[in-house]
Amino acid sequence: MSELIEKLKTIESDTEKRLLQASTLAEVQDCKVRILGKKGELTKLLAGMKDLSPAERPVVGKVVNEVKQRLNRSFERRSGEIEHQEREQRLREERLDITLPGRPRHRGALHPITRTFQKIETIFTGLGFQVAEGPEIEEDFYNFEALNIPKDHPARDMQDTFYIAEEVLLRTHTSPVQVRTMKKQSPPVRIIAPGKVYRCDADVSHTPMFHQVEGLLVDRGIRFGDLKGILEIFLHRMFGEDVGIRFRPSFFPFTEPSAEVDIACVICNGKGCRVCKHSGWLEILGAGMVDPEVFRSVGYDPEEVSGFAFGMGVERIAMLCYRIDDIRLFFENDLHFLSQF
Ligand code: 2NL
Repeated sequence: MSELIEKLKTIESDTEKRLLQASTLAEVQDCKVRILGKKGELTKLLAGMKDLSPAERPVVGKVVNEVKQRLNRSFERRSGEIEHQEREQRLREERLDITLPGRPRHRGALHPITRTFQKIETIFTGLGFQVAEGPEIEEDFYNFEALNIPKDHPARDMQDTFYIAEEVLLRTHTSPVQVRTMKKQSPPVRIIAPGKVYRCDADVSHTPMFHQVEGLLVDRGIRFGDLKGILEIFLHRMFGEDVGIRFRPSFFPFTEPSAEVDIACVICNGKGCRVCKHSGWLEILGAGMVDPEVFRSVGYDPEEVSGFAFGMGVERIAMLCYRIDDIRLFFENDLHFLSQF
C-alpha cells in the first residue's frame, strides 16, 4: 500500500514539474493525456488497486482522488496561464496603428439626369408648382388629340412615335400628364410634369428615350407677362442671376402665341462658340399661352380661364450644367463617367 502511495506522490510531483516547463496549450494537453488518459500513468496505477485488501482500498482510493483533483486543477491553472500569456503577446505584437489611412468606402451617387431633375423641381416647387406624374404608355387622345395635334401631323408618324397598338403609344412628351391633371381637377392648376419620353430617333444628338420637364399654370387672368416672369426667375435660378435671356416667336399646335426661350451661351458667355453654333445663344425652353382648343378638349372654358405652358429637355440642360459633350454618355452606365458627378 505505502508503495502505491509513494508512486502516486512521485507522479504528482513529476507532473507538477513538467507542467511548469510546458509553454504551449498542446504541451499541457499532452501532459494530461500521459497521466489521466486511458493508458495514462495514474490510470494504470488505479488498475493495480485490485491487488489491495478491502481495508486498504478506500485509503488508497481517497489519496488517488485527491491527487487527481489537485492535478486537474493544476492542468486548468497552467492552461489558463498559457492562454493569458499568449493573449498578452498577441496584443503586444498586433498593435493597432490608428494612424493608418482607412479603406475607402465606395459611395454611390445620383445620376446627372436625376440631379438636374431635382434642381428643376426644387426651383418650381419653390414657386408654388406641384409635381405631377402619369403613365409612359399613353393613349392617342392624351398624347396628341387633346393637344390639338392634327391627325396628319408628322409627329404622329410611325417614324417619330413608338406605337404599341392603333391608339396606344409611348408618350412623346409629358404633356399628357397635364391633360390628365386638367381633366381631373378644375383651375387653378400649377404643376410641372417631369419624366421619361420616347421618340423613334437615334443619332449623335438623339436617344430613343430622353427626359423632359413640362409646366402648366392655369387660372383666371393669366397673361404672357406671367409666363415671362416665371421663366425668367427659373432660368436665373438655374443658370445664374446674370445670365442673358431672350424670347423669340415660335409655333406649337398647343400654344398661341408661342415662344422659344434662349439663354446667353454658358460656354462662351455669348461670344460665339461651337456649342451655340456661333450665335451666342442657346435654345433652352419652348413655351406659350395654352391654345383655347386645348382648354376645350379638357372641359375648361377658355372665356373663363387662361394659362401658360412650357417644356424643356433635361439632357440638354444637364449637358450645359456639367459640360457634357455627348448625350449618349448618360445612358452607357460607365462608372468612369458617372462617378464624376
Ligand atoms: C419644347 C416645347 C412645350 C408645351 C410644351 C403644353 C402642354 C399643355 C398645353 C399646352 Cl397640356 N402646352 N406644353 C407648351 C409649349 C412648349 O415644349 O421645346 N419641349 C422640349
